[in-house]
Amino acid sequence: MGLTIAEKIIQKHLVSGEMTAGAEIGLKIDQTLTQDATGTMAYLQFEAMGVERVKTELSVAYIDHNTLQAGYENADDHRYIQTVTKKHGIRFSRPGNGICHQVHLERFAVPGKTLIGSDSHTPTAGGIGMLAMGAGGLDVAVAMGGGAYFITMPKCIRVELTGRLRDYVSAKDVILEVLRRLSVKGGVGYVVEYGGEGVKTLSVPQRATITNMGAELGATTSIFPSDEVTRAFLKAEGREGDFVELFPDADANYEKVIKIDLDELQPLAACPHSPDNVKSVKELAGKKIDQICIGSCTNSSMLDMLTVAAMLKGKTVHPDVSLSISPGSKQVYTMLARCGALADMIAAGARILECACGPCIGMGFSPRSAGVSLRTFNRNFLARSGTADAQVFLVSPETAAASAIAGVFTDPTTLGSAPEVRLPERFLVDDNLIELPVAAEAAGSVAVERGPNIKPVPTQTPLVRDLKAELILKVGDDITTDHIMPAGTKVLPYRSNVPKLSEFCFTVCDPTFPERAKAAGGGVIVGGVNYGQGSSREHAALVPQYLGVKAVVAKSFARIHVANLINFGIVPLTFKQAEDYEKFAQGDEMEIRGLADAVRSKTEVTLENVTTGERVTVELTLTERQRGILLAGGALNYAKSGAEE
Ligand code: MIC
Ligand code: SF4
Repeated sequence: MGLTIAEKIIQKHLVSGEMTAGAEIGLKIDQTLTQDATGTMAYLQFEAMGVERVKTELSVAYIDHNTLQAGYENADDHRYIQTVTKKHGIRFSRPGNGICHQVHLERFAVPGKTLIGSDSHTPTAGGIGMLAMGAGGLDVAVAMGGGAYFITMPKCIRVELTGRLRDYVSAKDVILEVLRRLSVKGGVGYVVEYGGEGVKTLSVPQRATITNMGAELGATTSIFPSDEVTRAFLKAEGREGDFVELFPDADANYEKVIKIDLDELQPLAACPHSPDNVKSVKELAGKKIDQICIGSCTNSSMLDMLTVAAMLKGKTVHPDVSLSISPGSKQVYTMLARCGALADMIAAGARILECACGPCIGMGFSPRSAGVSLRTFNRNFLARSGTADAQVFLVSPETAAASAIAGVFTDPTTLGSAPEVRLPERFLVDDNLIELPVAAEAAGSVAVERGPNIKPVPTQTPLVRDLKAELILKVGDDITTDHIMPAGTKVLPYRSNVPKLSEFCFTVCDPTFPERAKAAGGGVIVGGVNYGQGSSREHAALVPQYLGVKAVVAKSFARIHVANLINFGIVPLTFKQAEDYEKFAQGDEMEIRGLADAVRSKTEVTLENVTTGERVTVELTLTERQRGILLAGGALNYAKSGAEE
């Protein structure tokens, strides 16, 4: 039988396991990326592994998340990353160079290669035909050291695109439609592959918008073919030599096929507080808006920016609306400035921000209380904007620009025909903000600078034989990593300071959690379906581990988060019967006799609620490697014990 695009890339990179859906496979990783909010921890772990030089073809460290520097902390982290990368063979993308995914797509992504990044939106590079996946920082550190990246062999969903997008309908509307149909858990265990005649009508940045937000489906990754459009994009970036053609075989096997006629799509919006809570903009038309933010790794390409500038040209942003625009990269920003489009944005009243994540991760621009904010971003999780009672809607740049002028939700297709936007044939290429590492022989001369904010990685202790602990928190379905380990201005500066970070753990759900967890000496967490969706931040496992959490029992888990839990020695257990979730209440005493034995060799174990006397069966879905990691108390201990090459 023929192969899908993903299967072709996997086959070429397979270092262990068999390509049967559901089996664990190990992949050789060609490229890695980190950003600063996860990178500090990833490099501390890389250093702890004792590898002198990265073994990948290319590794890049970006500074894009923690760019609001209200104290010394973020700047300390930046300097640490700058020096540690110089020493160990990693390129350093300076603050000001742009958002990791946008810059990587422009300058480094290569069709047919593998990439992992310590950021869940790494699949952005799937827009160029790369197998690009989000991972925890520790997994990225291991890949930099030449180790394999382990995933569950995914199944494939094919999204068949026909037709062509109408004026003012956007790539963002395509992915919102996919989210509407599949939900935030619909992609778990799958690669989402795009195909069909409609693909040819989409440029690489449009494709990248779609694969970027595919992260919100819970998918392993999303990918487009590499075709003549891909070649043209690489040529515009002066990298035509990186082009390879990549299509699925005609008889490739897809588990599901979804059909989308681009002609029939209309502008859509994801309503609070989930990216799959999708309605048409028409239904929301007329609703008052307080704030609009355009940018993020989803919608900050030259195409998006030129479209917005053309729509704002000669107009004024509505007096009740505050509009921010953050171009995605220095390349985009400079081209906008040179062609005059930036002036059109400024003249209309847009507040131009630096090319970084900014408001997307709550770094400034929080909406007013109970404010309505329209954002071209990919996540509208509760409190992520920094304002707990804000109503955040996710929309296309076209809907955002139309609404910014009107002051109310506006369906852009009601504006007639769209202004013509042409991308330059050649992009402005200047990698002057990418620092190269020193040669291996000179590595000894580089001193790694660690500011006082950088605390050592907490140590890991081997798994307990029997578990007896309190149920310290019970939460519902679709708990995100923004619930577990929030971000934003107050918290992000402490990503390399776990003791301080722990004061914010789960505070979105329960402000007393950190104190209670400490007082109880740790415990167990119970969750619903899709526990840990969203970000790749390993801090959502590392910090609970630091607070003494030994196990999470849930109805199901999100892919990256469950890998992070295992890496940090927290046992993920799944209710055999989903309704057993009801048999537990916060404060109950829990017991698992022979937990370590079960982790060593069993697929089921009994969980007892000592308080009520109820006993239920929970499942352990673990590979041999994962069992070893959990028994050692975490992946760092496991690696040190020599169990992994
Ligand atoms: C996000 O969008 O949530 C982030 C911030 O980019 C995260 C990474 C992080 O928490 O540092 C992600 O998506 O993985
Ligand atoms: Fe940055 Fe937002 Fe993209 Fe995360 S989703 S990488 S915070 S722009």
